[in-house]
Amino acid sequence: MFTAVLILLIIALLFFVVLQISKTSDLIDAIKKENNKESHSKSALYFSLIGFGVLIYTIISWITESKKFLPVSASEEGVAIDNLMNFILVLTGIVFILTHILLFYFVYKYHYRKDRKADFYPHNSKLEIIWTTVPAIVMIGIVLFSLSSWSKIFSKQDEGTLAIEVTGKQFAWVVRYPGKDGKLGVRDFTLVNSDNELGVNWNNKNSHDDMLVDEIVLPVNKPVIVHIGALDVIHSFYLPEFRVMMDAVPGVPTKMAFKPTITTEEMRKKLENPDFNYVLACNQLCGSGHYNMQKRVRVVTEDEYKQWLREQKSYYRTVVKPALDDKAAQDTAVVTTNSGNFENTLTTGFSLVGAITNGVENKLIDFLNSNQAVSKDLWFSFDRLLFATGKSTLLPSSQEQLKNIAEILKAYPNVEIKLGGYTDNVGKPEDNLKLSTDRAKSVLNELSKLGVDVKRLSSDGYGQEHSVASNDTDAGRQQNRRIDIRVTKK
Ligand SMILES: [Cu+2]
Repeated sequence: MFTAVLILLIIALLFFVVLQISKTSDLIDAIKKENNKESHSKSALYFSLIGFGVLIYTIISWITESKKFLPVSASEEGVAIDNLMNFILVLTGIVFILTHILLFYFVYKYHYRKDRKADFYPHNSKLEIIWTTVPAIVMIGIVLFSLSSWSKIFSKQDEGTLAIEVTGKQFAWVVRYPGKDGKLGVRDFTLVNSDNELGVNWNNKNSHDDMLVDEIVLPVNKPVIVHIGALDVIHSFYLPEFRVMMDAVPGVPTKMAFKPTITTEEMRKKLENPDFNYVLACNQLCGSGHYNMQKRVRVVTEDEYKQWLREQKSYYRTVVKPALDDKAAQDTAVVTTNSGNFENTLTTGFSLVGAITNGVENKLIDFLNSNQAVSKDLWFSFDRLLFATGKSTLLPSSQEQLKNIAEILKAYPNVEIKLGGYTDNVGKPEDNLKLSTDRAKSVLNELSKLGVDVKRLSSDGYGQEHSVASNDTDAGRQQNRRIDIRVTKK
């Protein structure tokens, strides 16, 4: 990149040097009152030489830089797209080079000379017709070729034997594979919550064997259809090596079918790069973590694919069902043993709602009732606060815990607290700092709305500093996105 800029700069400078020299030589000639014809022919020659120079530079750099272009297409559809692109490029390239050779040659050939005069040639209908019809015919040819490629790609839309679902969100892709039934469970936006971001209807039998996977694995030479969606803003499903790109739009399902033809292993050999991987990237600037929005894609043989598929676990059976059973067990257990729940009735007569053992309410009350002194390093994390992604807006489900905290503060009227906001390390540090500050502030506002004197509250944002877990995993990042509470006076 740097050398390319340097070379362009040198060419530009050379151009000005030549321009200046030709001007001076013109001047000198004029002063000498020599035959003017010579000097004009000289500057015309310089100009046409520069033109050829640039043209040759363009062609050479096109050849030398071609290693940086995309590798051969790894899908059947991509080959059709490449053929179309090459057809257009060769056609326009030939016209471009020919016209420019003529342009610079004519600069030289028809430069001013005292002994000749330009012809007056105002109009030629035949010429006009020719240079309108010829490009029109060529254009129609290109359009027909494009249409045939388009229909080849989009007529296959329902043929895919393997149908997977990819949903974009800030800033990750959620990938869902159907289980043995080959059908994905239905989704319903009214079911969306923090435990079920896709809003999958778990009562729908098709959803029970669906899998949420960490990477997209595709069998080679088998058509696949990807159902594409988004949860928040517009993303774009982009697989450059397969020449696939389709916008992921919230509320508007899109789809794209293609047939991978080159496995990851084969491509590694082709590119002589043992570390090569296909990557699904987002091709829409969707926010501060956009650069991070990628997912590995692996194209494997049929056997490897089946092997991988066997290793994947149904999300419903391994995560959802146990959690539901657990909850059912807990709900019945509450009546008899109270295990897992933190129950407390404050001096004001308010009974805490939904608090859990070791939750923030538990820790805060224990601390207030203890002899432990106020400390700068003693922070308790809220455990049931939810914000809209990337925003400081609290979701309605946060109200229960906020109300508990507000009531605790009312029951301990001398206590003053500070709220600290924190984020994970995704995105720009300055954005994270602002977001954490705004979020801590919005919790403060909420507590004051719930009747706590604002003089007893303060808030600050710390951005991605002071992480409590590793930022390398989803779970860790989730723990780091938090609001903490610290007692400043008791
Ligand atoms: Cu995106």
